[in-house]
Amino acid sequence: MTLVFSGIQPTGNLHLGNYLGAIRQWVTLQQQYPCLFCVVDLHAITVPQDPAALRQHIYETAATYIACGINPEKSPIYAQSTVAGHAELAWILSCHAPLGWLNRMTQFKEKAGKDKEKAVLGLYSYPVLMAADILLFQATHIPVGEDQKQHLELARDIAGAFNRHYAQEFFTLPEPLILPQAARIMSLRDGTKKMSKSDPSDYSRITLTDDADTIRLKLRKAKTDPLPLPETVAELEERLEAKNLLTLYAAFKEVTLADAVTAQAGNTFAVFKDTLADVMIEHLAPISTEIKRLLGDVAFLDTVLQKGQQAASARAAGVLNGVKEIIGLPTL
Ligand code: AQP
Repeated sequence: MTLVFSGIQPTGNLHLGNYLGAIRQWVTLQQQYPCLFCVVDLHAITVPQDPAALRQHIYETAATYIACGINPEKSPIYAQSTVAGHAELAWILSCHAPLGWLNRMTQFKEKAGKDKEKAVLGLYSYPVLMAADILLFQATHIPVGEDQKQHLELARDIAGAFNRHYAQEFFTLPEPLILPQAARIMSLRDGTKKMSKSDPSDYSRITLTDDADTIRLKLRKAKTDPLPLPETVAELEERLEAKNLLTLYAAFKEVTLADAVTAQAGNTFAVFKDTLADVMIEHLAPISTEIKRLLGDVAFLDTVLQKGQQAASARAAGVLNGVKEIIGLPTL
């Protein structure tokens, strides 16, 4: 049975990258497939988190999914830590994942920084938990951006290794769902870095709860170059910040990058940034209002997360029991 699974870490306010690169795509996907959307809080703690902030970010992430258009009645939303099967299956899979495979993961190398000896084990084994997230539900389709492709490949490899070891076609190999319209959004301060919740500069990102004045201010301060906007897409390869702002314009207007370039060719950045702010504010204002309204109704969010937990647990139980039976562990 087809199932789409995806999630976002509750590591801060969700931003334009999370929206355009993930959640907006999910809203379309839920019309076509059964979906399960997770707030991946166990992944979040692979880097230090403040407990009160983490608790709040879990609610904010769930509220953002709903405010952007995920319907929790149709597509369950839940917190990863409330379904114990994620951690349990991660342990079992870690006993089937050769270290050599994990050593190749580039995200660990980037996130661990220079002093790898001090990096925690969870950061290293993060891709095994991600494999467990997917395989726990026999999810068939995983929306992935460029940065997660390698981890999905590992999930497929681990599933294959398990199947071969026990000579059974138990795990379905998940397929990447490459989303052609999913834009990669870069930092507003540096066109070579992706927009990220953990970037120390608030001015590097626009979050989905930023008000109109803040959006305008952040766009005005966004790094650009002294030239007018280009006439052709080819020129953007040398002008990454211009490319990023035009990518945002194209994403919100739902036109191609080429059409965005044509529409803005020859404009100054000052004029373009004002237009972009108008387009963005019009689109984001209802989302931001809805996030704030939902955060004022914690009882509702608790109910959504609880129902999501029940739906996810029910689906996970069968898979986990199947795994245990194959391995020779007692089942419940
Ligand atoms: N800049 C981006 N452009 C396009 N898509 C993005 N995503 C994140 N940033 C961008 C997509 O959002 C989903 C989940 O993200 P995540 O929060 O679980 O992990 P992340 O990719 O590590 O996001 P951040 O904001 O950079 O978080 P931190 O700072 O905590 O590491 C994924 O589908 C991702 O592609």
